[in-house]
Amino acid sequence: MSLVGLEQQDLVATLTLDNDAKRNALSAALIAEAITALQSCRERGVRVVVLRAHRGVKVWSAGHDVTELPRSGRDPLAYDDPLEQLIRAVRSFPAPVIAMIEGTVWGGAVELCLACDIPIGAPNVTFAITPARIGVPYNPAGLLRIVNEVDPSVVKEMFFTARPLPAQRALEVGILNHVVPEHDLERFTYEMAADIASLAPLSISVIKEQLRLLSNARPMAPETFERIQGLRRMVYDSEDYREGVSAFLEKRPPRWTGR
Ligand code: YXS
Repeated sequence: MSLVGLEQQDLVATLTLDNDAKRNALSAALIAEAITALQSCRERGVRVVVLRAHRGVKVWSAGHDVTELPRSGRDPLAYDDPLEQLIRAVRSFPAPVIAMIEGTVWGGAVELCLACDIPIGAPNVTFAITPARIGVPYNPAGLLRIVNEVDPSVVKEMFFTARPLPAQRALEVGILNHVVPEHDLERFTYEMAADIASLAPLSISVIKEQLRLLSNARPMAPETFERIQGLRRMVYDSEDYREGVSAFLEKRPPRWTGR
């Protein structure tokens, strides 16, 4: 059964997250299909990709597949984690990726939407960044990417409360470019896609890559990097991390100890 649909109309491709039974959780299998689909789009010279879920979904994506998070003692968001690979694949794809979003977005799926070049949402969209629900240590690349896009005080509120941020607020703080009524979302999105596809592809592709490189341009002293890694190890080696994942899998509220 495929977990990601791929269609193409002229120079515009559509990748559809297609595992509603698991709320489009970003499992290694789903991510592998998404990366393969992006590679196929690259080979076919696609000029815009629309990343979407099925029309009318309640949950666009429930984020990292919790059943695939390492149980403890291992970095859950290491460089080669499938979700990190997908985020890099979207950010380095040589054409704009539009996220067309309906329903709720959770955890790492929020970062996936931010990795897309132009996030467009319906009014029922919410974004919840949830490592604190699971006891997960976030990774520095992810934190930098998010704080590059969203005001740091809003980023802190999202991480510290794990509360879903509604669409209008997401628009105000720069997570969404547009909020469009559900009935008009597809027309609006594909009209923008067609406009982009009619422009100079090399110019757009190079500008996208320049912006990606410039956004990463942050020197970091090795000591700073070591400190950050040590902080993350403290969390992913913690009892709370083990408890957070177990509680999710056992469908019960977690009991935090702070150790
Ligand atoms: O019991 P079955 O087999 O039907 O499966 C259930 C859920 O277990 C499954 N599912 C997931 N499986 C793996 N990973 C997930 N993230 C995940 N979310 C859901 O999908 C089936 C239906 O779920 P159910 O019954 O809860 O659906 P619902 O409609 O009542 O509720 C939808 C949600 C999204 C509100 C609920 O599923 C939920 O709260 N999911 C977890 C959202 C979340 O906390 N995601 C963060 C994952 S950790 C992550 O992304 C990063 C590491 S971080 O946290 O650092 O950002």
